[in-house]
Amino acid sequence: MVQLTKARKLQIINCLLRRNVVNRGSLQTKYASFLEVLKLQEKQYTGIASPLQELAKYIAPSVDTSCFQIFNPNHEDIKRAEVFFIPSRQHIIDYFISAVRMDHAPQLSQPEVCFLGRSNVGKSSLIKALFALAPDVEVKVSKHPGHTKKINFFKVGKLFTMVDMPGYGYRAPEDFAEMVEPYLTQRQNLKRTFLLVDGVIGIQPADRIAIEMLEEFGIPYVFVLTKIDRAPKAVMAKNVIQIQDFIKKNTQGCFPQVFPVSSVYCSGIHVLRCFIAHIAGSLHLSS
Ligand SMILES: Nc1nc2c(ncn2[C@@H]2O[C@H](COP(=O)(O)OP(=O)(O)OP(=O)(O)O)[C@@H](O)[C@H]2O)c(=O)[nH]1
Ligand SMILES: [Mg+2]
Repeated sequence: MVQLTKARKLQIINCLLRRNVVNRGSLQTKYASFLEVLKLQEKQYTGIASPLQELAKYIAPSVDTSCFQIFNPNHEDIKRAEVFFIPSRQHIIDYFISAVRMDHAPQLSQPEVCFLGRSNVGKSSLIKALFALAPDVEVKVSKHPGHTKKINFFKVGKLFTMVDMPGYGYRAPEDFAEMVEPYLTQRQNLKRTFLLVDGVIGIQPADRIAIEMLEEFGIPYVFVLTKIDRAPKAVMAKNVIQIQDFIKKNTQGCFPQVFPVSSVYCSGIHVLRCFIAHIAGSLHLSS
């Protein structure tokens, strides 16, 4: 048997890791546009374009899935929303500025949405996937929790702003509460907070604290379930139902429908773009 030196082993591991990164990146790019997704066979199409509908197949008929249909845009609306996420000379999509305190945050009149959640849940990756049609926008992601240390603002032309927050929980910035609470409570143009929860493990104790805060301050929010590519569909379906039940029983300010996403495969990304454009007031739905 051929004996590999340590250096050679490390070289192979690095090469495999690099290939993994490239594959993930190219997958995201491949399905970034809804026009490409429309070319897929039905099963694959549903998994990417409409992950909630796909999960419905794994849920007993006695369970109420009416929430799955609340925001259900048609193809035309999804295509129209996508245009807002494609940069041009007249419509610049880019990182704008970072802030560590509310008084450092830029004064902007455009509607704003922000992405909140535990460290490592996939906030920055989600923003990167939403911007996959604008590959020059630099959104830093990392496998190490606590990577995003500041409130990062990204401008989508003159239409709206998307805001990447530092994560709470493990390795959160020490001054997380001082940084994020004033932003959430004082930001006049904040239209919706996307609360990201790991779709595989569901709501964690740290998420409950965030939910209590959003409820207490009356901040409108919506659940996004991340990393759905990591769990079997039946497990995901169970988690979705549990979270929808939780929303029904325990929340006032939460949108009743959840948005499952995979930032690797761009699953759920096209519908989410449409939802963001809609709540930011850029897109009036045709149906
Ligand atoms: N399989 C899979 N991995 C994901 C997905 N989204 C994010 N990840 C991975 O999860 C890790 C954390 O992603 P980030 O986007 O940096 O997480 P974050 O919430 O911004 O983390 P902080 O900035 O530390 O708060 C990275 O290794 C990502 O590649 C997904 O949809 N599927
Ligand atoms: Mg981050």
